[in-house]
Amino acid sequence: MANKNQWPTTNRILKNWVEEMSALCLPDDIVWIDGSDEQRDVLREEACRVAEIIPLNPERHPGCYYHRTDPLDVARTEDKTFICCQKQADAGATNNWKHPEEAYTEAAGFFHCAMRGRTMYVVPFSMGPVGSPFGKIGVELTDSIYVVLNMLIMCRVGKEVLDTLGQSNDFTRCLHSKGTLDPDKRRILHFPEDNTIWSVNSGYGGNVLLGKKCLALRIASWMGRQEGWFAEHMLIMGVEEPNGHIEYVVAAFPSACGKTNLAMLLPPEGLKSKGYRIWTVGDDIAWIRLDTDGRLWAVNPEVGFFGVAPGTNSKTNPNAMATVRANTIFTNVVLAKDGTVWWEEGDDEPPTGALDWLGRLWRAGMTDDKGKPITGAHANSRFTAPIRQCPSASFRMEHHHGVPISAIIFGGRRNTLAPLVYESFSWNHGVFVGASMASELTKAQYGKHGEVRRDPFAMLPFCGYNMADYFKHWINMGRIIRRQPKIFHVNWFRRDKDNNFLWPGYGENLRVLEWILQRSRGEGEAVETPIGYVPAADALDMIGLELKPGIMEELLKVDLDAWGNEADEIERFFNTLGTRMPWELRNELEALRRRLEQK
Ligand code: GTP
Ligand code: SPV
Ligand code: MN
Repeated sequence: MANKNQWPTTNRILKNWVEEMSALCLPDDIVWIDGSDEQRDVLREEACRVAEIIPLNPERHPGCYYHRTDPLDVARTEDKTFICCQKQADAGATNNWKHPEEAYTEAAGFFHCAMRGRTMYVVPFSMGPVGSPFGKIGVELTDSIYVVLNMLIMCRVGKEVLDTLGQSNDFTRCLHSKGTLDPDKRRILHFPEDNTIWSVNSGYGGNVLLGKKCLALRIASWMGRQEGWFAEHMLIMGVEEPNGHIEYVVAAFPSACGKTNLAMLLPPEGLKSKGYRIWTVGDDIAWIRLDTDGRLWAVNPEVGFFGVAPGTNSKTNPNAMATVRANTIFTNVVLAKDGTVWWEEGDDEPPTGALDWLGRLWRAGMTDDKGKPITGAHANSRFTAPIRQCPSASFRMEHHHGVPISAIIFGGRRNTLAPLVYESFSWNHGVFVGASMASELTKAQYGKHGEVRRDPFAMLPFCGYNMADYFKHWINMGRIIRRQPKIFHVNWFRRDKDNNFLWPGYGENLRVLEWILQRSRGEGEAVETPIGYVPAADALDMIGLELKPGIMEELLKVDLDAWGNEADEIERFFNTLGTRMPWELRNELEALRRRLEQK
C-alpha cells in the first residue's frame, strides 16, 4: 500500500508522520492493520512461512503459535532504556537520560534503511476502552509480524481506533524496528515532550510492544502527573464477597512477583464455601483517576496478558492455564515434538525429544559444565493471551469508567523483614511504604538474581519522570482524594532458615485480601506495631488451611532491629533521589524511627 491515497485514514498529521518514518526506514511495503480476523490470519500464515512463528498442535492448542527471541534478547533492557526530555532533572536520578536531539540523531542512524526488504506495519491502537475518558491512542510502526500479532492480543487495534482519532494530533508516535538485534545498538527511547517512542534492535515483549510499558507506564505516568491521574504497574481485581457485593483492589508488585497470579486467583477450599469469587480486571497496568464521587477509579488499559510461563500450572493458577489453551502466543518455552509446549513447574511431565527455548534438543535433568540444571524454558518465557478467555475475566472490562478502588496494596519479594501483611497509618505513610518498597531481583530484569533492590511502587523501571516528583504527585493527589482507599503492604515470599516459603501463597492469599477488605471497612482485628497495623494472631480466617505451630507468628513478626537497619537503607535510597524529595517522606522516615525507638 505504497499509494498514500489508499491509506485508511484522512488524518493528514498521521499520514505525514507515517510517510516521514518510512522515508527513514525505507520499507519495501506499508500495510495498515485493520483489526480484522481475516487480516490476522494472513499475517499468521506469512509469519509461519518465514518461520517467525510456528503453529502449535491444532487439537491441543487451537490458534496458538510458538516464537523464540534472539538468545541475547529475552527481557527488558533497562540499561538501554532512556527518558529523553530537555532537562535531565525532569528524568530524575533513577532514569537513564539522553537529550532528545542526541537520542533522535543516534537512533535515526540505526533506523536508516532498517526496513529495507521488509514490510512496515501500521498498528493503530487504543490503551483503555476506545473513546473512554481514560483512553489514549497510539500508532506503532513496526517491521515485526510477531509484534503485530502480539499487539492484536494485548490492545484494542484497528479501524475503530482510527475513526475515534479522526483528524486529531493526539496520538503517541511509536516507531519500532528489529533492526539487526545488535544489543549494543539497542535503544528504547521515550520522548514525553513529543509524545513519541522509538525502539530499535530488540524483539522482546516489554521493549517492543510499545503500548505496554513504554506508553501505558512511562509516557502515561508523565501525562498523569500533568493531567492529575496515575499510571501504575498494578493489577486490578474484584473480590466478590459472600453477600454478592464486589470490592475492587489494585496491587503493585515488581516484575515477576505475583501480579498475574493474584489477579486471577481461585478461592481456596474453606474460603470458597463462604461464597468468595474473584474477578480479574487487569494483571499488570492500572490507570487510576479521581472521580466526582471522591473515590479513585481504575481501568486496565490492556486487553491481554503477557504473563510469566514458568511456575504456571493447574494447581497454582488454573485460570491462567484455561486462558492460554487457545489463541495464545508462547515465547521462549519448550517446544515438544507433538506441537505442544512445556515449561518448568508447569503441568505434566517434561516432554522427551523436545527443543528448548534456544532450539536445541533438550531433556529434563541436563546440566551444564558447572553441574547446574539447564532449564528448557527461559525463566522469563511468556504467554500472550486475550483476557476475555480467562474464566475470571471481569464483566466490567469495557466499562469506560472503570471500577472503584477500595484498597491499594504494595508488595515485593522479601526473604525476611516484611511481614505477610501490614496496614499503613495514613495516606502519606502509605506513600512512604510504596516509596520504600524493595524486592529481590528476578529473571524479568537483567542483573544479579536474588539481590535486593529498591523498587518504589514497582515503578523503578517504568516511571517516566523524576521519581521524587512522582512521590510528590502521590502526596498531592492524597490531599484532594476525599474518600482515600487504605494502603497496605504484603509479602508472600518470607522464608524460614531452610529457605522454604513460610506462606503457601497463590489462592491462599485470599485470606490476606479478606483481612485487607475488612480493615478498609473499619473491621478486622489488628495490632499496632512501629511499621503499621498487622493482623491480630487469629484475625486471618484460616479455615481449611493448617500451618505448623509458630509459623503464623513468624509470618507476622516485626523485627525491630532489622527495621532499624531498613530505615537506614531507606534513608540511603532517598538520598540518591535528589533535591526534589518531598519533605513529607523525610518526615515519615523520622516518624518510623521514633516509633521504633519507643518500643
Ligand atoms: P510481570 O508480568 O513480570 O509484571 O510479573 P507478575 O507480577 O505478574 O508475576 P507472576 O504472577 O507472573 O509471578 C511470577 C512468579 O512468582 C511465578 O513463577 C509464580 O509462580 C510466582 N508466584 C506468584 N504468586 C506467588 C505466591 O503467592 N507465592 C509464591 N511462593 N510464588 C508466587
Ligand atoms: C514486566 O517485566 O514487568 C513485564 C514483562 O510485565 S514486560 O512487558 O516484558 O516488561
Ligand atoms: Mn509487569
